[in-house]
Amino acid sequence: MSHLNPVLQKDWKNNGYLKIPTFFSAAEVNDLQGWASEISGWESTPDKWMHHYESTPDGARLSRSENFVPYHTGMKDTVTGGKVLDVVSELMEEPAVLYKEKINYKYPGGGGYTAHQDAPAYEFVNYHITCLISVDSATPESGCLYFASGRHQEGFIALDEKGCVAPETALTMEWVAVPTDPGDILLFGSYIPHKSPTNRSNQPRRIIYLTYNANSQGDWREQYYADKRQAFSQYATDGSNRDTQISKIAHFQGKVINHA
Ligand SMILES: O=C(O)CCC(=O)C(=O)O
Repeated sequence: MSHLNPVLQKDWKNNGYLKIPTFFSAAEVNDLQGWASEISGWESTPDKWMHHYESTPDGARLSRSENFVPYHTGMKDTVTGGKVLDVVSELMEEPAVLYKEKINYKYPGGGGYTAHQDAPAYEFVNYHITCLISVDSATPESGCLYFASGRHQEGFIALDEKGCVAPETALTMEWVAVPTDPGDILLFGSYIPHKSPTNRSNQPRRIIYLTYNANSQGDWREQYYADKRQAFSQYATDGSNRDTQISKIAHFQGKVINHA
């Protein structure tokens, strides 16, 4: 069964992103919300999932968890098969495989993300598609995503020393806010510039991000996390200040206090 029609296909080609409202039912949203809460409660471990914490006006809060799929059956079934894999494979025009996964929590006061493309942070393969699942509602106030619509076919755009779109170029772009409700999905390729503001609401804005590459390019997930772990252990001691990041690019604007 196709999840796309000609209008959605056209949106994808023209804009570089695509929102599909109510992709998940109310019961599925309930599961996803419960799973995000469960994962956020997992104790830190040196070699399994990864948690990143930031300082907010309410104290230390999780900003991100990643590498949780191998340790959570419900998530694993939802993201490595079924309709998510189907719709991503349809857009990829060939079978897709999971490259990485994360939850960005963005609790009240949680930091936003400066304008960037994902491709500079996603090594080993040169094209990815991310499926964002809105766990909570995301609005301009709570920190939804903004896209530079149609700017996905220009390769890297004005990459600066942080691996982001240079601020003076970002200022010239037209940004479209894309709010989402729980159960909506938002698909976007790794070259579309995007950004998001701080959460100025009093509710969390949890979003699950599932990133895929074409299966024909290989399964890089384990390598991605091994490399990230190695890079972050180096940042912790090399005096580069890069342990204030939560990615290999310096797009996160919150105040990182801990990786665990
Ligand atoms: O969750 C957000 O607000 C944006 C996240 C993002 O763009 C990223 O993690 O690369």
